[in-house]
Amino acid sequence: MERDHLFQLLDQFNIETPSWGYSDTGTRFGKFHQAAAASTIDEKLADAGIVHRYTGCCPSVAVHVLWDFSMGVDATATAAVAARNGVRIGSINPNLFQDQVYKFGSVCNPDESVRVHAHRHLMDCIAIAKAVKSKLLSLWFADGSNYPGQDDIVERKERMHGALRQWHDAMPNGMKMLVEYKPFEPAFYHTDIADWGMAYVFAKDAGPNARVLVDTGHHLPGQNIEHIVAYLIDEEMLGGFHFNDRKYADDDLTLGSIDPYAVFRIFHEIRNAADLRGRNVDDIAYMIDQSHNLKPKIEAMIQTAVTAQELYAKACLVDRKKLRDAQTRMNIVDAEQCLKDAFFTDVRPLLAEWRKKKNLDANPMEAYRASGYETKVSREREAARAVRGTSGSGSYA
Ligand code: RM4
Ligand code: MN
Ligand code: MN
Repeated sequence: MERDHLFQLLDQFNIETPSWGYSDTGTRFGKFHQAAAASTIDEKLADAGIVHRYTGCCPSVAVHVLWDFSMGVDATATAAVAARNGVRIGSINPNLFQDQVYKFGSVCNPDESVRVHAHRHLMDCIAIAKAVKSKLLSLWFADGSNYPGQDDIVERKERMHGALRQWHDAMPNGMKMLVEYKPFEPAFYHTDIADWGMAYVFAKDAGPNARVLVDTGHHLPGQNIEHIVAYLIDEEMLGGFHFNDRKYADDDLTLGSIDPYAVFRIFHEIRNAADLRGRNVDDIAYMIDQSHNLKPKIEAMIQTAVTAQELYAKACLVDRKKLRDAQTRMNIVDAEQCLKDAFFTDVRPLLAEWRKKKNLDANPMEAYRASGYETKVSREREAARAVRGTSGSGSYA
C-alpha cells in the first residue's frame, strides 16, 4: 500500500474518548481515587483536549448526560469549553439506569410513569444534542429482569419498540440513533437488548436513522465479533463501536490489552468492506468506552488511541489482492498468512512519521509524560476538591 494512501486513511481514523474515562470510577466493590482525576465537565474536557493534543486522533468527547450536565446549565457553554480545549462534544449518552425509579427498568418498565420519566430525559438529551451540535444519540439500556417470570418478556419488547420509534421521530434531521446491546448486567436473567440481532431489529424498526452499536466488551465468550461487524456493514446497519477489551465480561479493559489480534480482525473486515465492496465506512463512529480505575486515566487513554491506530494501520496493510487469490485457490494457509503478515508488521515507524507530518511528537506517551500535566493538575484538583469539601467525585463518574 502507498504510504500516502495509508496516511490518508489514518487522517480519517478519529477516535472519540469518553468523558467518564477521565473521572474517578470504580467497581461495585469500591473506588480508588486518583489525585489527577477530573471531577467537573470542564476538567474532563481539559483532559480530553490533552489526549487529542498528543495523539492528534481524538477530536471529540462522548458525554454522559447525567454525569456531565446539571439542571439549568447552558449546554452551549459546555460546547464552548470543549472548543477552548481543542475538542468538540461527540455522542450524547442518556442515563436511563441510575435514578431510583429505574429499579425495574426504564422504557421497558411496567410502570407507565417511569416510562414517561425516561421519555422526558430523552427529550432533554435531544435538546442538549441540538444545542451542542452533536449528531449522535447513543443508547444503552440497563433494562432486563433478574428472575424467571418477573415480567412479560414480549410486552417489554413492545415497550422498547414504542420508545425507540418515538425517539427516532423526535430526532432532528441529520441526527443518528445508536442502539447498544449487552448480554447481561445489571439484569442477569434476561436483558431487553441482549445481542446484536435484537439491536438490529430494534434499530431497523425505529427508522432509517438508527444503527447498531457494537461494544467490544459486550459479548459472551467465544463470540466472533468481526463476523458481526462484517455482517452489519453489509446490511448498512453498523453505527459504531465502543472500544474496550475484556477477559471475563464487561471489564472495560484497555483496547487490545488482552487480544489485539481480535481488534485487528475487526478492522480488517472494515477495510475489506471498503476496499473490496466499495461500502461506505466513513460514518462508523469509533468511540472508547473505558473507565480506568487502576491506570492513570490520561495515559490509559493515550495508550488506547495509539493501540487503535496501530491495529487499524496493520489492517490497512493486508494485501487484499493476494488474499483474494489465496481464497480463490482455497489455500487456507496462504490466506491466513496474508492476515498474519499484516498483523506482525511493525507499523510504529510509519505512525511516528504520520505524527511528524502533523507536527505531533513521534511518541505521544513520552511527550505527555514530559509535559508534567499530571503533576500539575493533581495539585490543582486536590486543592479545588479541598475547597469544595469533596474528596474525589461522589457519583460513579
Ligand atoms: C454499559 C455500557 C454503556 C455505558 C455504561 C456506563 O455497560 O457499556 O455504553 O454507557 O456501561
Ligand atoms: Mn458501552
Ligand atoms: Mn459496557
